[in-house]
Amino acid sequence: MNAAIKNEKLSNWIKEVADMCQPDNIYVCNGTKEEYNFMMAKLIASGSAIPLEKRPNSYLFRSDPSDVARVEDRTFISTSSKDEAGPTNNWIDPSELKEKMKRLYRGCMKGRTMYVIPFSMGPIGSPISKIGVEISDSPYVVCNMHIMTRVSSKVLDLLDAGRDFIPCLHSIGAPLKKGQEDVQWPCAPIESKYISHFPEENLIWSFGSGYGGNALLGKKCLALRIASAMAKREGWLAEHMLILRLTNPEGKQYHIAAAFPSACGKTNLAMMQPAVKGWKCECIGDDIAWMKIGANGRLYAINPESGFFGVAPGTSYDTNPMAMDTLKENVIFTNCALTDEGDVWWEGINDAVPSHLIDWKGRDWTPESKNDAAHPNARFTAPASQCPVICKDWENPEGVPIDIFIFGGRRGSVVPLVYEAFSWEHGVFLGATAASETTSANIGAVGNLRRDPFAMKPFCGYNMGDYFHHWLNMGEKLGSKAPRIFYVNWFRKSQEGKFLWPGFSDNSRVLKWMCDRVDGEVSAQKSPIGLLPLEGDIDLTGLNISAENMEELMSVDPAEWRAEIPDIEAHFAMFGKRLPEKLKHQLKDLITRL
Ligand code: OXD
Ligand code: MN
Repeated sequence: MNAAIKNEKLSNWIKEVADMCQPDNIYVCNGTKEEYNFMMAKLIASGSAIPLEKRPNSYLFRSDPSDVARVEDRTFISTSSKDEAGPTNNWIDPSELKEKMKRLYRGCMKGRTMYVIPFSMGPIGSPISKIGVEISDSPYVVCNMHIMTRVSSKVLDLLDAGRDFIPCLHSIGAPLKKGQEDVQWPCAPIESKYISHFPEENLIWSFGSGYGGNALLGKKCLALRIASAMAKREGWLAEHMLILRLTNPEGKQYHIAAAFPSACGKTNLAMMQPAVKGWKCECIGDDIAWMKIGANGRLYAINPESGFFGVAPGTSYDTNPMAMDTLKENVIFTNCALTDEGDVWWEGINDAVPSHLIDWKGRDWTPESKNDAAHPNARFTAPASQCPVICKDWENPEGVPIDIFIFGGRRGSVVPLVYEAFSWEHGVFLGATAASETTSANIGAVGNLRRDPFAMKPFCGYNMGDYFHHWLNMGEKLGSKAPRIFYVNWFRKSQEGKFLWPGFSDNSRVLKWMCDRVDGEVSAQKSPIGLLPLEGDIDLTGLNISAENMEELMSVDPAEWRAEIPDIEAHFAMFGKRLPEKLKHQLKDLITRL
């Protein structure tokens, strides 16, 4: 081992894991540039990383075709009883799961180096931040963690000063025999992949996958699943939300936190450049928000991450120019296509489709090829600090005061462009019943409608019935200082199957209406589902959209909504006694209004 570990809990844990996993070497990471370059050099030499001629210090990786997204079916919340994990999580009894996984971990790092990665979620030393230590046998994970979290030996100093840490154990599950040649993306077969969480002891065990949220354990595992359970116990919120700052022409700031399911445009909204004249948008985070009530009674949010792990396909200078500028250098690309000039390419990056590419599986690709050149869940890992519109306060340990919450999803029909909740309780009902068509961010069918409460279905580390209670309680604590709650659907389609709303920078028009509501500048009309904008209150200056399209976008058809009720009832029935009475009342009220 290259460094002496003073903290007893950490040194014992390292020893215990090393005895079980039997790596050839142990390396303690320090988070420096030199370390990153050293790891990348190793990955280039082994053929896993392809340096990109067109982008300085940027690399392309191709995963195994079986390991391309989060695996929700193989993700477990292992609490002492199944009821504590609740109906939205997979559950296995902790001792049974640990026995199973210990058998898998035994000798799993043979022939490999075990990396010890000390990291902070949130600014190092901030009282809101949490410390994790990931043990992993993947140098690709080390490099990604360097970007997505604050990896540093200063974190070890904090442990020495008495701070606790969350142990995050990860193995790709692919030991090497003596002399055995490694493959480009080692991982274990799907049936031995386990992404396990033990929220009662703040512990994460992941085995078998090297991809994204399965392997970069600071993100979904720590900052959402474990943190959500901690937040419930400690009275704060850990949410699957972007955070942005909007500034109006008079210089007034509004902070918005928005929850959408994976691959529904959070990164695009977080970096949006407003189409409305004089308004400015700055990004604070694109995926996760940790929020605490401040001394003045308002809710303050920080982004615990330090990078973006965004979906590449569909990202372009038209849809998200700020993301494109973020990606100019120092980026890790995974499962994108490679151009003959040594750059990355993906579906939707521009109109010019190259005549030849190497696809994400490493095969020749031409426009005649039947398959996508990039995987639909191809990703970029990029430092947040490189984003041209990163907010100057993005690392402020105090966070920013939230004015507005937005929930939403991808719905081709039924749900209007925007509406406002009647009250906090009604807003919690909107979050609790949010539904969206599934995307390729998870392995499984794409396009099926599923209820994804608060966009947290895959990420809530405890019984979601209790999570709804927690949101109701937070509203009670916040009282009149609670953020206002809205619901949006950018994805409504016409009878002919065309998107009715242009989206992207034009979404600022909808955000501006929300700010006007907060300021009491505009009133709204009551509908059975919530408060709708009055005609003319959404600023459409400079937008070429027909009155018919606007009408269709904003329409609420009671018959269509009545048809949703059985699904909402079935969704709520899952939670049994844990479903808050207040949400039952909200459903009754909706039925009455319809
Ligand atoms: C993500 C996801 O990677 O939600 O952010 O899947
Ligand atoms: Mn996400």
